[in-house]
Amino acid sequence: KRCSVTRFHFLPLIIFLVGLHAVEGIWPLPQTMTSSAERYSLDPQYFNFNYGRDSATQQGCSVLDAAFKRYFSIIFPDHISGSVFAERAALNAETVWGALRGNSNNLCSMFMNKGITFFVNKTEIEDFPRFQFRGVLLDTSRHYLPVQVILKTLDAMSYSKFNVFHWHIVDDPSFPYQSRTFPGLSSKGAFHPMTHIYTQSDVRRVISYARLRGIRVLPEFDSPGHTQSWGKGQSDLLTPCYKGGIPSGTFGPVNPASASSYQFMARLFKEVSAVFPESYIHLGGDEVDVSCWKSNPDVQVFMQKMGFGNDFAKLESYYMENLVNITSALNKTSIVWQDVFEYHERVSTPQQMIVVWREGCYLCEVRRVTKAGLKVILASPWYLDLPGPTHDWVRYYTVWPLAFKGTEEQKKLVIGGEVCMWGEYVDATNLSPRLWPRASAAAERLWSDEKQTSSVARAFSRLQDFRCKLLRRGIQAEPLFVGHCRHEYQ
Ligand code: CP6
Repeated sequence: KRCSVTRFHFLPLIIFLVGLHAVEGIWPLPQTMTSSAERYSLDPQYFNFNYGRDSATQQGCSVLDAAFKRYFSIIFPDHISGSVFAERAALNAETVWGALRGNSNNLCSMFMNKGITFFVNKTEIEDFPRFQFRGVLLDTSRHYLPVQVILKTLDAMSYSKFNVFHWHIVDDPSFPYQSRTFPGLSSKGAFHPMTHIYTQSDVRRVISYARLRGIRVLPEFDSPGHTQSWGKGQSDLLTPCYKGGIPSGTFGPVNPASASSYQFMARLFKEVSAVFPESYIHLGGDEVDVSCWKSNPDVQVFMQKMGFGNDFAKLESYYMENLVNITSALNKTSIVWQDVFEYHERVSTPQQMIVVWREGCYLCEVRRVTKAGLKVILASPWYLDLPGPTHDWVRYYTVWPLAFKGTEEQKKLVIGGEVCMWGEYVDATNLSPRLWPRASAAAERLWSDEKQTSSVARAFSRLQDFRCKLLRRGIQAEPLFVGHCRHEYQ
């Protein structure tokens, strides 16, 4: 309400900020920034956020009203809101999302607490993101993450200007999403049917919390592989595996030979499409083990009927194509893991996006996918789930997503990247320090100008400062190296 732009989109946003600044822990680095020696002191009593008189966005814009409250208490942790705004800081943005992004870091970097006085330098910033998709994947199937933990992560994401929460919500070990249409999926497939689930209201809460922070929630319902937990609440969905001509009692991927599988998927995705407002949907499609399909006589008959011969990649393609059709009929654009591109270069819709996740020569894959005219999200260099020495932030920082041979058109198809926090070794106890500030290294790569941010040495102290800022904002971020934070914390 009362926001000049309410449409939430992936396009770059431009922020002009004329304001006050102290060069401290500003991360990710803005596109242009000039500071002058002119100094101001600020009194929180007289500080206030106001809408510009000529702005199309005015008080009543729920996204920014809420952001002003949050950022006031971040800038002045110990003060209640002031009432008069006397100085001349201004933030101009084309959209409310741009204004949010400008608040999230730039504006709040300007303030330096020396006892009770806040000093700032006069600064001009012009800012916009290098890539439009800057994601964090959380995996809530290998371990359940309480809603509070997800919300806290969304806060931390906004501080690094991430704008997509890729919710890898279900997988083999558990199915925590409580479906209206198929309640058995979570009552049988979750680790616990009451405590380890995401109810409809939990999901709504996550989506609206994310939205207020300029973050889109991209749900992934990965299939046909990675679906063991689905089988517990939905019999006849998975493929029965055979051994020596009889069913072995184990199950494989979703049964692609059965019409009922697609009927089920159509109903599930109809619900999911309504629950998640995001116009994209992630269909998975990775790591399909075809050995069970091979063993199953019904699948064998289906292969012959369809003329697939012995080519199980054709069967995978057939399955994924059906899912893409189901979801595009629901007005969603699909995103899939790179496997789908590999076994199926001809993808049904040209808008489709491919996530490159395999290690090795990932830029070779980026080159191939963009050559086929498809959009790419890069994940390979940004696996944060495995513990490493903290200074491996350098590894996440020194990634050059466009360093492949290709045309300008190809480069434009790289729409961004995502940090993956797979859940095998991660739960609420260690998520935060494992993510932060290492994910912030990737965030700067995705937001800032590459030439200005190519030096690790120059980034180091700024990232150290930023990590202190995260601590002050209540995010448990691990240290980069020897040192201390000026502001004490518990
Ligand atoms: N889970 C799912 C995973 C992985 C994938 N999909 C994965 C595999 C290997 C590595 C990292 C992640 N844990 N569903 C692949 C996209 Cl190295």
